[in-house]
Amino acid sequence: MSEKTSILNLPEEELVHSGSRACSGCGLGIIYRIGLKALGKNTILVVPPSCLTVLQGLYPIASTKLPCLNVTFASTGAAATGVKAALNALNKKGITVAGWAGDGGTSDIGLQSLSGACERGEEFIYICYDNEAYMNTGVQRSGTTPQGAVTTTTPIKGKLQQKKDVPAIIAGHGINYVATCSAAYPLDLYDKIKKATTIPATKYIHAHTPCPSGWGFDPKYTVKIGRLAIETGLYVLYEIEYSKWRLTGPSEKLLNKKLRPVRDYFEAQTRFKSITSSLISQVQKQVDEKWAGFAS
Ligand SMILES: Cc1ncc(C[n+]2csc(CCOP(=O)(O)OP(=O)(O)O)c2C)c(N)n1
Ligand code: SF4
Ligand SMILES: [Mg+2]
Repeated sequence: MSEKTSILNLPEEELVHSGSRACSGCGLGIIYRIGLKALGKNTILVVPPSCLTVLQGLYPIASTKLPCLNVTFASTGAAATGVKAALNALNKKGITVAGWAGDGGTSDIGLQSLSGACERGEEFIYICYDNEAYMNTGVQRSGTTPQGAVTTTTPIKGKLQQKKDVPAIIAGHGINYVATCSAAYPLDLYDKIKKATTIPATKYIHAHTPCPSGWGFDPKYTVKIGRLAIETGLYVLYEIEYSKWRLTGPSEKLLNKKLRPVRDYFEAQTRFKSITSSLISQVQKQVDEKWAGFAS
């Protein structure tokens, strides 16, 4: 994409009504508003159980202006496939189908239907918002919960295992477009979703969405926490377009620069209250090695 979107040329039309049931400071709320602008009004959403179903609410008081199919937890990839097939059968052209699911609904329980759709190359965009736990049901650990994070199912030492790298798993299917984004950089997210609408077959967007309620920080710091994840190099913004990988936006600007210590990110959230110094050093080493690989 040649021209980057700025706040001045973002479409003015809102596809989300004012007011929603999300917690204040919800990172998902940011990407939902901006993401729908990128998808456009000729879009059908497919959404499994999650904080998004709560944020959207139910007809006739739903917060979204777009048609939305609420589906079972495991079936987003299959249901989006079916919606597109039905549109094709009716010869309805120019309608974008977008699956939009949480990290639990993507990295764990919905992975099989998403994997099948990617392998078949189904025509839809899949957006995973990653708040790094099953938030809607009270903060249970998911495959993408980071190591060391306390959740209601990892209450003492925090999660023992590393975060599952879902974009890499999806990229392994060889689909035409995979991108990572953050609620802290909504214009970068806008441009990536917009680009995805122009690319055929299955597209996957993975968005990091800070969650004040589940992560333990003041709701006014959502963007700050999201930026810290990028500035420490823990979360990397990139895109893989037709198999070509490249760092993007704020992460690209960090190349060959000194990253902030990961400790700053951990200390800003109560979910990491049990993290040990040795785990922090281990994570710092992993981040340094990863970024050394980007620079070479
Ligand atoms: C088969 C099935 N199991 C469990 C649930 C209960 N449930 C509803 S939302 C949810 C959490 C979803 O987590 P995630 O996908 O990460 O989205 P988030 O709530 O974090 O936004 C769970 C476990 C369900 N609706 N269906
Ligand atoms: S629990 Fe987290 S993700 Fe869910 S609505 Fe609240 S802030 Fe948003
Ligand atoms: Mg979640």
